[in-house]
Amino acid sequence: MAKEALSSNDRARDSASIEALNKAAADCVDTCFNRMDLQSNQCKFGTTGVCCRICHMGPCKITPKSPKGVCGADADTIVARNFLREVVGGTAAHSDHGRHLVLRLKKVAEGNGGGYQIKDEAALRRAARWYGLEEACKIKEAVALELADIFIGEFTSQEDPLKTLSLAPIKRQALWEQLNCKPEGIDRMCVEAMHRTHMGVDHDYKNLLMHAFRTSLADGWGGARVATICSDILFGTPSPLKSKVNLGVLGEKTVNVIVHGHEPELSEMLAVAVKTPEIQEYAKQAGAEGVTLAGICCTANEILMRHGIPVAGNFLQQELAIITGAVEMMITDVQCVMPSLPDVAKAYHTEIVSTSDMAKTVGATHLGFDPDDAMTSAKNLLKRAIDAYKKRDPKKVAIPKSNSPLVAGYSVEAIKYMLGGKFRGSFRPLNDAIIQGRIKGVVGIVGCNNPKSKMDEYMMVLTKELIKRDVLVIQTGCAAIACAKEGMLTPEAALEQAGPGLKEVCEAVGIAPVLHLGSCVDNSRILEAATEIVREGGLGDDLSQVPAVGVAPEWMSEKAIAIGCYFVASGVDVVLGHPFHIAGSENVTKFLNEETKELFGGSFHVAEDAHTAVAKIMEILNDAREKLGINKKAERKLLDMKDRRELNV
Ligand code: SF4
Ligand code: MSK
Repeated sequence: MAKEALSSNDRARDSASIEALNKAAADCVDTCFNRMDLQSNQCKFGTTGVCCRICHMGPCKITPKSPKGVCGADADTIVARNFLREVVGGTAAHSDHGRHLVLRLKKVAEGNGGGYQIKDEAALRRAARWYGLEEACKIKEAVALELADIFIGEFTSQEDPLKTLSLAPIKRQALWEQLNCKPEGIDRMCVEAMHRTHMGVDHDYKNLLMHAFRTSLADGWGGARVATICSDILFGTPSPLKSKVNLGVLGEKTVNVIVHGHEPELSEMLAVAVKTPEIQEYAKQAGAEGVTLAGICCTANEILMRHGIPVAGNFLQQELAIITGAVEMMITDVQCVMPSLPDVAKAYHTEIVSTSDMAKTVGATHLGFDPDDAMTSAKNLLKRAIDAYKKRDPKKVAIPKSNSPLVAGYSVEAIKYMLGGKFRGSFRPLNDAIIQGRIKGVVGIVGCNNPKSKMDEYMMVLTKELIKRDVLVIQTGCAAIACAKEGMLTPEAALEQAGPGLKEVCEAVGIAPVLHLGSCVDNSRILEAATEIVREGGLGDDLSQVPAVGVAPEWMSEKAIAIGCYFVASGVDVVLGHPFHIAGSENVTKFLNEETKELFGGSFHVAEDAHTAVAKIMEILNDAREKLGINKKAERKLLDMKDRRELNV
């Protein structure tokens, strides 16, 4: 029997989403929220991971009466195989995104970029040096070509481990070597995982799970890291900028175009095309005041970080944006795009346009995006959206007012610059603040939202409680958008709620207590930041020693599982807001939640509410501080400008 339907106030935290949910009910439009009610008795075998449909002697499910599948696989094997396949899904998604950018970089280097160019030469040369390339006397295209070839090798390498692993601290690399956990080529890791999980191959749950960690490292220290590096080279390394967020960014009198998905190639071009006089003029001729381009999910984060394009919402708001009745076109590419969108759009005038040949949806218009003539594709899409403006029915339009200001764009380079200036950029002030105890540690809050719990609630409560306890919070993906909706990504609002130590440091060095680092592939920036902390010195010589924790409070995607695994394999403890589908195997659960601590220095923890998570996180941070011998009261007060003036020197 389905559960009793929740009210809109129980489903969402922000007023814009609540208004849109009420409108959905009034307009008789289905959303993921009421579909969740209909799915409330979710399959227990799936939830605990003990359903196997890998071969056609099955499907088999494990019960006390049938403890083994037809082939003899037990719960440990079945749960571990299913888990590994999820990690492959996440790794493949991030890495394929990375591959598209690598191929684009190569084309740009060869002079066939189709309107794309090397926007950030400093990022290119920096990356080349990371990989040991001699770049000083070469033109940027030559450097880009060599780098692109190295990146292609990261996908195709058969026997050599990934070169990108060398960006990790030396001690961590040695541990991976010792554990036989260094991934070879990204593609090979995914293929091998599918082979191992085929009927009758790898049945040892620990062996399967170790390959899950190895595959995930091919994501975090492979595909995702490469994606971020290429994006910075092609589109620019982000630096702090202002924008706004929530459904209220949509315009009453403008043509509204939403980009949704993950890959930045098309959205970057749309961000440029929308500002051209040709498009603005075309919109005016159609009777609109202009075009509002806004984003959903991580495409939003990509163009927010580099152009300040406003964010309409995060994952659970994709249907709600259409329900405002004011969206002319939603342009989708890959990942996190609900197949329900064309059904929702039927109630309004919105056209759903899919642009990737590998991601079509029945009911959507498919207009393949041609990256070799990207500006033409972008302008054609915008003109098509403008043409639809006249179909907007004012009686169906209700745009919630709520939109909040935010600051985004904290790449690691930008953080360094903010901490130390252009010539002395370094993490030293941050390390010192952690050593002195003014900042207790760093917590990355990442991942999606999920209609299984009230939208954004866990992420918001957790963020507020952590900064109150002097913890610096860094965020990516839909978690960052969630906090932005409540103003927590403005330094002023966050500083008001920060604890005294964090507040003092943030004011002294001019950094905000909650930092937006980018999209979900940009979780690689969190690893990069943690590595900078290790390199700066004073907080151990490995990632596992840094007082740092990763949290995925409301996660839903396989990408989140891969991210969690590469954090743990990098030595960082990860707190989940709800568990993996592994409860059917005590051995698998124990391995992931306990034994990995011994192996990697980090493990998974489950905390089903924000307050339990806060307690667990503070325990982990304090434990790390204790081991470093820095868990004592701060002795020195940082001098702010007022103090310095009073010194009169
Ligand atoms: Fe059943 Fe084994 Fe086939 Fe899985 S692989 S479906 S457990 S027979
Ligand atoms: S979009 S993976 S819902 S963070 Fe990257 Fe958001 Fe999660 Fe998708």
